[in-house]
Amino acid sequence: MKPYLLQNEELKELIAKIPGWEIISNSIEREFKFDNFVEAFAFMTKIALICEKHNHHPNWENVYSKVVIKLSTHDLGGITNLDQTIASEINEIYEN
Ligand code: H2B
Repeated sequence: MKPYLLQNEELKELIAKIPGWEIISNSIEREFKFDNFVEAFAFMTKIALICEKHNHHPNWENVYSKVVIKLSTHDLGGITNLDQTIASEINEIYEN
């Protein structure tokens, strides 16, 4: 998938497509909560494999049972369709 920057209308529509995510200064961001560290880390492991497959990597933080993920496309300096795709795959993992 070739990434392209989302702008104006596309950026407004984006948030409706990826529930839970917010646009915060040129990235999209969501916080995920778990019962404990092992569950949080298992979630991160699944995401790592998806990100590697897309060659697109998150900025993220884990504190015990909480994971905060920020996605942007560094090479293009903003939010792209690729960030949207990965956010949507992450939501699916979280819900299942
Ligand atoms: N991840 C993210 N989030 N944005 C990028 O622009 C990016 C990446 N670029 N992972 C990739 C790696 C690039 O640096 C390598 C050289 O393909």
